[in-house]
Amino acid sequence: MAVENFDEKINILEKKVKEAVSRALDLVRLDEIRVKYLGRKGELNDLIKELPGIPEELKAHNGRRLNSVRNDLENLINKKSVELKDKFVEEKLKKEGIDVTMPGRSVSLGHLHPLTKVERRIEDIFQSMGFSVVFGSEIESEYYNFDALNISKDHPAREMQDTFWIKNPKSEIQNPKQHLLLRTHTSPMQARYMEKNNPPLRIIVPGRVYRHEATDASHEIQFHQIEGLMVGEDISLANLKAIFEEFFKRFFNKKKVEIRFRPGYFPFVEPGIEVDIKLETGSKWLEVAGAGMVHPKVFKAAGYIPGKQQGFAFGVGLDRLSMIYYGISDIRLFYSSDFRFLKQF
Ligand code: FA5
Repeated sequence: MAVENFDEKINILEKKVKEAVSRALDLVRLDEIRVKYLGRKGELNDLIKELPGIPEELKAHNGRRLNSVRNDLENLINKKSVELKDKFVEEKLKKEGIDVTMPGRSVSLGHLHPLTKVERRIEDIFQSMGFSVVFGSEIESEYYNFDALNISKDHPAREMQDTFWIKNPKSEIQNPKQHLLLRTHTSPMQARYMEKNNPPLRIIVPGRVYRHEATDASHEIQFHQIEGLMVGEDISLANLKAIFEEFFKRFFNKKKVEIRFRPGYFPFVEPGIEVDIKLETGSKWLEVAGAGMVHPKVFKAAGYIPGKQQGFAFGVGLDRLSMIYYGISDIRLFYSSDFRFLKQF
């Protein structure tokens, strides 16, 4: 083999690699070049294999040349690899770059449900009049929901409140203290609270209640009540009227709210009344609560000494009051989870 030929072969290889490297646009292509020319089975190794065939006196010179060309080309490829990596990062940053001068996106915050807002307003007003806020359990026993409130098993008043009963899987024996239900009103807390606390007392009990009845624009199967109870030596319906007048005035932000008591029937009060309000002269009366003087049998069931105290109790429908307050025509909207409705509050 002519010596010039071998020298020339090295030159051509060197030139080819340099050109290929300069044209490589990404790291994948660069690696292909490395494998093709400098890899174990690459073209440079092919030339090394040819070394034994050239004249003895030139072997050393060409051997050194091959080594130095390999080193140069490896350095060249490494340098190019760093360049390509830098370019890749730069382009990625350009694409995903953050413009710190752009205005931020506004975060939309949630807010309280309208019924919660109304409940808190009511709690605030009653608390400012010296009432404590207490809570009861939504799962209640037959005893506290009915018996302790003078509604015995075959009392027709039980049918006034269609009940969701909870089956007791352990026993068929229906002990009223163990027989569970979803409370049909907040009144059971009257009995529970008086069992543990002596008069004088004034409490309100806000909470969710359940009735197994058909729904319509003013009836839900799950709704809210606020129970009120005030007991002392000489608490009368006049006190209830004064408290309601003050409460409704503040609740509706009015100078005056007219209040009307009509006879009503609830087994746990005597006398029992229905409470109506009128917000403007000339407007119609709105029914807002059931109420009355606590029945002696309710005091007795709570363990109070007969004749030692008297007091009033009331039950306000929170949903109905919220409907009046916000001018909402259908109670079911409160429970629809419809954002178009909820966003208005
Ligand atoms: C009672 O539940 C009595 N516990 C109230 C009471 C308490 C009377 C203390 C005397 C002393 P009533 O069933 O009328 O009463 O319900 C009270 C209020 O709850 C009603 O005035 C009404 O505003 C509301 N209400 C009743 N049923 C529904 C229903 N299905 N959906 C929405 N609100 C209702």
